[in-house]
Amino acid sequence: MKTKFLLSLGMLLASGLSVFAQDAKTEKFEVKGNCGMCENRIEKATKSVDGVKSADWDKETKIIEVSFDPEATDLHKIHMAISKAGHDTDMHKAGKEVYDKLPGCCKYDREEAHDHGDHDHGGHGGHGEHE
Ligand SMILES: [Cu+2]
Repeated sequence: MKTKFLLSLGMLLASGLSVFAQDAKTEKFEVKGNCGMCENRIEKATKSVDGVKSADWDKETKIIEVSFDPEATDLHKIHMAISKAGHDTDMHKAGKEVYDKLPGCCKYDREEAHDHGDHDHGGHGGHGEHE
């Protein structure tokens, strides 16, 4: 009798924990960059956002995998933080000044925005993530 009770209690706890674990959301998207320094910069900027649990950028694929608490932050904030550090994402382009300050090895190829490029809105709309 007692063991049965403990068993069901354990199962209750386990199911509660798995619901809790699903709180974190994982997203992958492209971030422009070149080298290991970029990797540090990108991951640091990403992790500086409140609610981000982990960030892993791959310099070969240029894809970052971010896991975050959707209640504490959203993808938009994460993209903003990365672009502020000087790296283009598919949602936000880095400002020219920050990009220009990057070390030479980090100057990834970007489609040069002629003067005030307002034609780079291709990144928007492709995501169904807005609520
Ligand atoms: Cu770099």
